[in-house]
This record gives sequence, C-alpha cells and structure tokens, in this order.
Amino acid sequence: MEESSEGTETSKIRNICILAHVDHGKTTLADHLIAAAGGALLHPKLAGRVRFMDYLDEEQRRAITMKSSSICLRYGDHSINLIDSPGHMDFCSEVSTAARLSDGALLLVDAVEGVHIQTHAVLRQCWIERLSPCLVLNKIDRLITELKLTPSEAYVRLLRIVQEVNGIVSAFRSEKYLSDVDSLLATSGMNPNEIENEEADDEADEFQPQKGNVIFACALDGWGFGINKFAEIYASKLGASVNALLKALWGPWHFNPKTKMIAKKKVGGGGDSGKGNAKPMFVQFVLEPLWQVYEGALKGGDEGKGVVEKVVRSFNLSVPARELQNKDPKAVLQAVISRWLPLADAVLSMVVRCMPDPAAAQTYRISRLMPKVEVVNEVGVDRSVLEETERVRKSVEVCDLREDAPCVAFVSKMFAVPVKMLPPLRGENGNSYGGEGESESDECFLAFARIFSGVLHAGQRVFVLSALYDPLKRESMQKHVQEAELQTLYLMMGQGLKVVTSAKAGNVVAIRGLGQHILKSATLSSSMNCWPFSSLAFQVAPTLRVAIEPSDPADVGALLKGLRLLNRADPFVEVTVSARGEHVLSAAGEVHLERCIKDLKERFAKVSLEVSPPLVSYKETIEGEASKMLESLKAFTKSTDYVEKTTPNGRCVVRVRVIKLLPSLTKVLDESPDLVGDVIGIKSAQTIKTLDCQRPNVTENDNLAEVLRKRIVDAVESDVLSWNEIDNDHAERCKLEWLKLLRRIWALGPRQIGPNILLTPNIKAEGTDNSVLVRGCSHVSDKLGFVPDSSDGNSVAETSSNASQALYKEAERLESSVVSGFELATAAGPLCDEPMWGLAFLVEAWISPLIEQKDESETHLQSEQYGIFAGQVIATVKDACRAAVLQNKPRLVEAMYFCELNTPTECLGPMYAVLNRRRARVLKEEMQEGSPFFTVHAYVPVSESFGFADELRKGTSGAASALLVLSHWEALPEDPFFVPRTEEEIEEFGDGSSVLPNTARKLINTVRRRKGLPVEEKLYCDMERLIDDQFEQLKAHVDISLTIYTLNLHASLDGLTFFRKSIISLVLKELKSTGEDNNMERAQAGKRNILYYNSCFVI
Ligand SMILES: Nc1nc2c(ncn2[C@@H]2O[C@H](COP(=O)(O)OP(=O)(O)OP(=O)(O)O)[C@@H](O)[C@H]2O)c(=O)[nH]1
Ligand SMILES: [Mg+2]
Repeated sequence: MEESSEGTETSKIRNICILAHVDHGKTTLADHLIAAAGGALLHPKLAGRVRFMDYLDEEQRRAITMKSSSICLRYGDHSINLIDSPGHMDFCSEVSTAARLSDGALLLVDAVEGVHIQTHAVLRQCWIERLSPCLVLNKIDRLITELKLTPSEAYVRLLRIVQEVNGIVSAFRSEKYLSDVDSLLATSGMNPNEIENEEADDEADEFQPQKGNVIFACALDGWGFGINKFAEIYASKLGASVNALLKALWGPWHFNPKTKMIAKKKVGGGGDSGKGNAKPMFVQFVLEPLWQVYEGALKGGDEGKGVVEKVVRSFNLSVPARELQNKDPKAVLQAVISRWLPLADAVLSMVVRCMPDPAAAQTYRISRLMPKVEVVNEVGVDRSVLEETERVRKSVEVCDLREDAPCVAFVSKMFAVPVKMLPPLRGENGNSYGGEGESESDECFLAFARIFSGVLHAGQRVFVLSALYDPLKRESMQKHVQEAELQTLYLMMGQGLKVVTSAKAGNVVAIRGLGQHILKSATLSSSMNCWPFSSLAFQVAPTLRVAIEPSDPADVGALLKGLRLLNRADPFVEVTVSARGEHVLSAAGEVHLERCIKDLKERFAKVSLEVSPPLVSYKETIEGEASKMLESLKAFTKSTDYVEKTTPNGRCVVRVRVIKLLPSLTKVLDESPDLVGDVIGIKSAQTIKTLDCQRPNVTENDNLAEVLRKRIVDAVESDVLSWNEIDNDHAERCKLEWLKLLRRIWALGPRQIGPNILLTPNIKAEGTDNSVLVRGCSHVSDKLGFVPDSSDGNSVAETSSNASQALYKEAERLESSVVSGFELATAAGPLCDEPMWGLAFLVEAWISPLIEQKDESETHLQSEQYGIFAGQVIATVKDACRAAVLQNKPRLVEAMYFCELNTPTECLGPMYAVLNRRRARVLKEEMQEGSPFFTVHAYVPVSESFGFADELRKGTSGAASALLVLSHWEALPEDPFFVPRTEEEIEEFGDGSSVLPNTARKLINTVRRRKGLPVEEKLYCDMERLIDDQFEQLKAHVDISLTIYTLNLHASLDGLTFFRKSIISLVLKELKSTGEDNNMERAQAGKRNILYYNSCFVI
C-alpha cells in the first residue's frame, strides 16, 4: 500500500487541467480519459455517463461540477495528473486553484454554443498562470444530429470558433486590456467574413489544427481526433507525405483529383454551399466521411449496417459482434466510432506531445509563480539569506527532484473530507484520527498541493509561508511563518486517496496535517529562506452577501465553529462580522451560496439557520451633465456656490464644492486599486483577494506610476472627446481644465485608494481677514507624476508675523484632519451611508486665530484643546462634504451584472417578461446561426438578480439559461427626492402627495431600514389622506341603503381596488356611525355581501 509516488522521471509527468464554460463537457471528457488510463477505476462502457469526478451528491444532483479535483492517470510510461474544474461562474475560484497547479490546459468549446463568457475567463486564467493550452472542440455530434449542418457549414462554424479563440489569445498577447465582458462584446460583434480574412497572421495563432493542438471531439460518444489521424489515413491513399497533408487538412486548401495536386484557393463569402470541387480538404476528407458514417449508421436497417461494416473493415477494427448486433443504431455507431477514433488516445497523445513537463514549464512559469524580488537597498540585508533564497528559487526553476534539493510546494486550496473517507494508515486503529485541528469535527482538512522542488516525505517538518512573508525581514515576520508536520501524503484519484510515503517535484498531492496552519493557500518550504509564491488571481470578488444566524440562539457556538470550518474548506467564501454584529457570508453567486448554506447546515455547523435576504452594496454620486462640463468645471473652482459649515468652536470655516469625475476616470481608479495602491504607496487589505486584471500586462520593470498616469490621461481624453465630437476647441479646453485639476490631487478616498478625489484648495482664494487656509499638498499628483502647479509658492508663511506663523503651523497640522474628514465622508454618503463614487471635492478650511493666546496656561489649554479641535474639523469637513453631495442632485449607483442568456426562439416572450420585471437593459439579441437558439446580452441590476435564474427557468420550463458576471457600476438616473416642481410635472403628478417613491428612493429606504437609519415614512400619512379623499368621493356615489344585506354600491370603483381593504373598513365604520350597525354580527355578514355584490372588493 505504501509506496513512493512513482519513480517517474520529470519528463514523463504532465500536470493538466480541463477548463471550459459551464456544460461544455469537461467532466464527460474526463470520464473517458479515466476509463482509458485510470487503472480500471471506470469501465469504458460507463464513461461519459458516470461523471466520475463529480463525486459530491450536490454535483450529481445538479449535474454541474462545483470544485476542482485531481486524478492521476497513466498513459504509456507517462504519468498525467488531470484536474477537472467547474465551468460555472460561481466556482471560478476553483479554476484559479486548478490552473496554479497545472502546466497545461485542455480548453473545451462546445461546437454548437461556441465561445462564451466563461471561455474568455478561463483563457485569461490560462494566460495569467502561463499554462500551455490545447483546444478541444467538443460536441461535434450535435452539428450533425441536432443542427443538421452540412459538412461545409460545419467547417465554417469550426473555423470561426478556432479564429475566435485565437483572437482572444492574441488580444492578451498584444497586452490589450479588456475585461471579460468588454472582450465578449467586442468579439461577438465581429462579422464572419472579417474573421476569414484575418488568415494573414496565421503564423501567430495559438491554436492550429496543423500544429496538432486542436482536437475535434464528441465526449458523449467517446470519439475524437486531431487532423494528424486523417493525415496518416490518407497519406498512402493520396500518395502524399503525412507532413504535407497535415498542412493541407485545415484551411483553404483544395485537392484536385485530376492533377492530384493540392492548391490553395480562396473560398468566397461564407465558404459553404458546394462550390463543386472547391471544397476545402478538411471538408472533403475529414468531415464528409464522418458525416456519412453518422448519418448512415443512425438510419439503422441494412443501409446502416452496410456503412458500419465498411468502416470496421477499412480500419480493421475489432468490435465484439455482440455490440454490432445491438438493436439501437446509436449504440452500434458509438461502439464503432469510439474504436475508430478513440477519444482518450487522441487527447492524451496531444497532452504528451504539446504540453510541457514540469521541468520545462517551471523554467518559464517561475517569473509568475515566484516573481524575482529586486533588493534595492542592501543595507542591513543578510547576504547569506539572500543567496539561500536565490538557491531555492533556482531549484524551483529547474524542478530539482534530488533528495537533497530544497523542498518547495504550493498549496492552492484546502478541502474538507469526512474522516471516515480517509484510507487507514498501516498500524493505525480506528480512533487514532483526531490529529491537530480535527478534534472539533469529523471533517479532516487536506491541502491540495503541487511540489515544485525536492522530495516531500510523510512526517517531514516544513515551514508554512503566507503570501506576505519576506525572508529578508525575518524578525517582523513571525505571523507569516509557521512550522508544521506533514502527517500523510496522498495521491488523489478523484474521491479516492492513495497513501504514499514520499512524493517528488512535479507531482500533485493531497497533504494531511496542515489544517491548523493554512487557511486557504500557502507556500511550503523546507527552508525559511524562501520567497512565498505569488497569491492566486481570482476572477471576481465574492459579491453576494447574506447575514446568517442560528434559528435557536443557543446554537451560536455551533454556527461560529461551522463558519470557521466553511471558511477554511472553501477557497472563495468570505466570513466577516458586520458593523452591526451580524455574521456575514459572502459568496460568488446564488448556486455557490446555496451550497455553502447546505454545507453549513449538514456538515460544518449541523444546526438549523436563518439566512437574511441578500445584502446589496450601493454607491452614491451626483448627477453630472456632459453638455455643461466646461461651465461646471469653471464654476467648480471659482464660484461662490459652496456648502459652508463652521466648527462648533467657531474657529474653522469649511467650504466644500463637489463635481462629478469623468466616468472613465472613475473606472480607472475603481478598477485598479492594487496599481493605485502600489503607486501611492498603500497596500490595500484586499490585495490578496481581488484580481487586478490589468497587472499581468504590466511587465515587472515597467514604471507603475507611468502606466497609471497614462491610463488616467487616456481616460480623460477619451471621455472628453466622446462628449464633444463636434466642438474640438471646447473639448480641448475641457481637457486642459481636467488636467489642471489632476495636478492638485491631495488624497483619494475612501480608504486612501477609492474612486473619489480630494483636491487642494486654490491658494489665491480669499478668506475673511486673518484667517488662514489649510492648504494641503498634492501628494498623490506628485506620486503619479503630474507636475504640480508652479504657482504653488510657499512664500506666504515666511513673510508673516509670529502670531500668524503659529496659525500657519496649526493649519499644517490640521491637514490630516481635513483628509480624514474627506475619507469618512466618502466612506459613507448622505443617501444611505454607502461609499461615494466618482466625485471630486474641493475643501477649503479656513482657521481663524484664537482670541486670547498670551497666557501660558492658555497655550497649554490650546494644545489640550488641539486634539478636540482636530476632531471638530474632521466632523465638520465630513458633514460639509455630505451636505455638498445632497445639494448637487445626489444619485444612487447600483452594481450591474452582465447577463448572457441562451434561449430557444419560442421562449423569447417569457424571457423578456422576466427581464422586464427585473429592470434589465437588453444590449443585443442575436440568432445563433444555424440553430434555433437566441443569444441575448443584457445588464441586470444586482439588486434584482436574486432568484433571476430560477424565475427564468420556471418561466421558460427550463429551456433558457443565464449566466451573470459582475460588470460595472451605474447611476440610477432618477432623483430619489423627486417632488413635482415645474408646471408640467405638477400637471402630471399633482402636488406630489400621490407620487409613489421611485426605485431609487425605495432602494435607499431598504438600505436605511436595514442599517437602522431613520427613514422618512411620509408614505403612510399620505396614504391615509388619500383614502380619506377617496372616501369622500366614494360617499358621493354610494347609496348606503339601510339594510346591510342589500347594500348596494354603484360607484365606479375601477382603479380603487388598491385601497379596497381600507375603504371597506371605512364603509363599515361609516355604517356604524350612522347607526346602521344594528349589531356587529350583521355588519360582519354584510362584509360578505360587499364581496358578493362587487367582485372587485376582495379582502
Ligand atoms: N451531444 C453531446 N453532449 C455532450 C457531449 N459532451 C458532453 N455532453 C453533455 O453535456 C452535458 C454537460 O456535460 P458535463 O461533462 O457535465 O459538462 P461540464 O463541462 O463538466 O460542466 P460543469 O462542470 O458544470 O461546468 C451532459 O449532459 C453531457 O452528457 C458531446 O460530445 N455531445
Ligand atoms: Mg464538470
């Protein structure tokens, strides 16, 4: 049982993962690879149906993969560690963990559905982690049986998918930054002819069937091939060399049967519809035979038999007679074709051929895994430590597997396994489990790890380094390094675990014993002098937040324990305690959340729970009119239109003006917090969690500030130009004004890196006599390399008297208070205490001298007071900033999902109904060529997205599917405080008493109620008045007869149903007051009569 992890040479190892959009067939493909090479774990007949890697109940039930898991396969003398990953957006973090441990990736694309949003995302992950990808075009059978395409049409479709995938990779290469959504929108607009004309730069394409890194497959039926298979088949028949055929079997090459020559011809337009002999060779020699076999065999009967027998004969296949006699033509087809073009063979030989072994891969992946750290200032640096770190890094680079090489491994996630599932160790009896960290539950935590250098042994002690560890500052690094013992090493076989005593560099293993030491990911090293691996890049941050509490308050302890375990077991979940003391769970999406709650209830906490409705984040901004930009810019710096507040002690007058930033500028600041943080020298707490998508494009030596400044200037230019297309001059002036402002950035907020700017006040501004301005300085602009205003002279202070010098000093000290006030205000806006978004504040704080200062004790008092005064300034600046926002047409900003929907034509109606109810904005709808499916792109507000997928499924009987990706922030155009003012508005809405709160107001009120902030419930008193009015009107029309039984209402009551309940009770009250309620019993009976006589009166 115990053995070392195979004696395989590194060159015989491949670590690969399967990546794709949801449902494109990853797990089905894995089944075939396991059946062929997994050592009899799975019978070939069951392959494709068992979904072996989806071993969790929840995964089988929903038929989607939810975690990445690994299996060790043997192909010839090669050992292949295969990791299957989930395709659903909610589990994208599992893709990151899988990619980190792999050197190559099989990228699957469904031939019918084509490239989807998650295809973009996984390709990006591949790119970031520097994996070598190969393409598998799956579900080719659907082109034949479902879409009934001709071979030529199918070729066009396949060509297009290959081009599209290549397009995405080349965009990464050219270091163009596009978010997944942007790039999807950009490529989906491409027209097919354009794509075909792009063949010129074929050379650079990542995926080329000629190169052997593209496979055409049907994972369900277990067949697949690269064009080399067909090149071999035809080489002798056509009398051509395999190599020549390899080149010609893809692309616009044609075979002339007369001359027996291969020629390159341009296929016109769509390239389809039989231009006689102008068929590309791929169509003629690959697809047509395939189509014939499929169509023939599926017909069954004698014709089908004929076709099948021909194939069996010509390729000399050994198919058991029993299988050939099966009544189901599909089963016969599958038996034959999976032997003719065996899928596992095609894929695994490609893996061995095209993907690097660990040693080869680590030489170039090292720069991503363990970025080289330049030690600028060598003073105080221990040279021996530095040399040691270099040695360790070198041995990772070459994948040194010698026994005495330093051991380095990376743990990309921790996963929980029920203790009873673990294989027993030799000499261990049942109860000896319960090692460290597991005593509190029957779950055991294993680390999912890859060894990058050296040999790991069970029982070995290693250092566990967190991503923040710095070996050069070892004294201050205690909390980032721990020592731990590796209790047991396992090879992973899907769910099964096989105990090994040691494992060499290049292998993927599970490790027991690190449960107490690692929360999510970490670097393991035998030497303390080792740089930690760079942290994992996640595609999105967890956005769906709910508050959780136990149904029985006594269970709170169990819940806390459960949350702790869940937090460790799931790489992506975040558990926090909100300011109000709630336990908040953040997940990636609804499916993820549901699984987390289920895990909590059934595995980790084992108590019943209450889950709050989702807590949605908003932001606050003001309205900015593009057309009046220049005026507002001018007004911003000069005008007297400001909010003024004074500190309680009257010594400081704060004036605040606010303006909305350009949208792209806000976007730049908002989307690259890490870059901004690096440039201005602040590490955000979130650095490790969020993926700054733009970083990988910044080469290590690039000047970060330069990059950021360029991005900012570009953003300003593009916005200004797009708004002033006609008036160039105007645009130029706007741009200049903005650039001028950018030279005056004092601080960003909230938390020093947010998308709001604090500008330094205008020095020349006039204060009241004697008062001195808190001037601040343009720190951030300096760092960004915007040259500050030269007029920014410092001379004023020097020429002044002693007294005022003291005042200047005080003003200087108060600078930080102004910044704090700004930070606080931007962290919590006036609408509902949500952070502000995309605003620039100009804060002038004027301080006037203390009245009497002579006395010694007074000076003392003053310094005593100083602390208090600073506090007053903070509070006043904060209030003034918030008030300024309120005065300038405040608007609520909500997060938007980009939503990709796929639906059959007949479900378009119900789908639009659902979209409408959810305030969605449709961007594009497109018939998928040659299929009955529509693809619809839309933006859906996050607040409306809960239950969206469910509702859609119900509305369309499961035919439509939707994927949501967080896209951007968008301001609601509505004024949350709308009251009719102009004549027209009053005409339309009356005096406002009947205006129901608009969406923005409703959202604000929900948040305020949740946060326990006061909410103006004007609505209710208005309603009462309204009902009173209506009742007066009603009375005029109602003939209240004396007999309640024959109560007759002949009012026209349409439109009043809304108030029916109140009105009925008022009617009854009225009856009572007029003495008509002989007794209440009868009045009650009368109620039923009202119901009876007026169908609209339903209680
Ligand atoms: N017609 C056809 N169906 C296929 C093929 N490959 C897979 N399928 C089906 O597609 C569905 C999804 O397959 P999975 O293997 O679970 O897909 P997946 O990519 O692992 O999905 P996630 O892990 O949830 O992202 C299943 O119903 C399969 O039977 C194929 O080649 N042809
Ligand atoms: Mg799967």
